[in-house]
Amino acid sequence: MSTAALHQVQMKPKEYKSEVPVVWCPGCGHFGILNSIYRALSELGIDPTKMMSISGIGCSSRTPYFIKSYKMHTLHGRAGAVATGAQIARPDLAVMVTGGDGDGFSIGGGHMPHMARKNVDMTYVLYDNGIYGLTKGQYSPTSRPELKAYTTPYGGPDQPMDPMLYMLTYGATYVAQAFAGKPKVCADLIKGAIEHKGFAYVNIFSQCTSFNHIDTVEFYRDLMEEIPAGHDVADLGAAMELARRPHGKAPMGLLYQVKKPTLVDQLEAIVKKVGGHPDYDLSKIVDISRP
Ligand SMILES: Cc1ncc(C[n+]2csc(CCOP(=O)(O)OP(=O)(O)O)c2C)c(N)n1
Ligand code: SF4
Repeated sequence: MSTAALHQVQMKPKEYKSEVPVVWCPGCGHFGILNSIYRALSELGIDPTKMMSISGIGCSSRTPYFIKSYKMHTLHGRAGAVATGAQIARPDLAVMVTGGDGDGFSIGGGHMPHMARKNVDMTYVLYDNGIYGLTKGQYSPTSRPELKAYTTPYGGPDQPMDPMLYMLTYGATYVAQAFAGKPKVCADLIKGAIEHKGFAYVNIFSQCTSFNHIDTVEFYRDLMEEIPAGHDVADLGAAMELARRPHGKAPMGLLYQVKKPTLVDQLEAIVKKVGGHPDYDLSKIVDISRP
C-alpha cells in the first residue's frame, strides 16, 4: 500500500517487539524472518496502530503475537480470506499475513490464487521450511521427495510445488524470494512488499532445525542465486524463466512487480458507476437474499 499515510512514527526495530516471548526452537529460520519484519517496519516508520497482522496456524503463524500491531490469529489456512475482508473493510491499514507452506499451500491453497488474481492490497510473507513444524514434522507441498518425515519414512511420492511459478501464474503483482539467513535482503523485499499497492508475495526459505534435516542453512545457501542485474521486473516471461530454475538455482530478490488496480480500486469504480442510480439500492439486494 502507499505508506504515505503510515509514515507516522520513529521506532527502532526492537520497539516493534511485543511483550510475548518468542517460543521457536533454537536455530529456527523463523527468527531471521521476524527480525527482518521488525527492521522493515522500522525503516518504513509504520505506526503499529495502522497495521493489521494476520495469520492461520503453525509455528510461523505465531508471528502476529510477537509484533506490536493489531492482530488476528485465525483458523488454519484461512488467514488470506480473513485478510482480504480486513483489507476491504479498512483499506487505510497495512495488512500483513505471515504463515507457513502448510498453512498457505495445503489447507489454505484454495485461497492463494484468489488473493493474487484479485490483487488484494496486502503483504503475504510465506515462511517456506518444506515441512509442517508445529505438528512435529509432516511432509508439506514444498517438501522435496528426499525428505524422510514422519508421514513419509521412505521419502515422498510426489514433486514439490513452486510458490514462485504459482504466484506469477495467478497474477500476483509483486513476487519476491529470499532466505532467512539473509536478513538485509529479506527486510528490503518485505519493505518493498509493504510499499507495493496490490498483492505482494514474499517467499522466504526458513530452516526447520527440529524436523527438516535436509533443507539446512547450507542447503539453502547453496540453492540460492541472486537475480541477475538487468532483469526487467515488469517482464512476466523473464520472471517465469528465472522461477523455473533453468540452472537448478532458486532466484533470490524481486522477480516481478507491476502496477494494476487493486480489489478496492475495482470495487470503488463499480460503486462510482452505479451509485446514485435509482436501481442501486443495497437494501434491495440484501432483501432478495432473505429466506
Ligand atoms: C483444520 C486444521 N487441520 C489441521 C491442523 C493441524 N495443523 C496445525 S499447524 C499445521 C501445519 C503447520 O505447518 P506450516 O503451516 O508449514 O507452518 P510451520 O509450523 O512449519 O511454520 C497443521 C497441519 C489444524 N490446526 N487445523
Ligand atoms: S518445529 Fe521447526 S518451524 Fe517450528 S519452531 Fe521448531 S524449528 Fe521452527
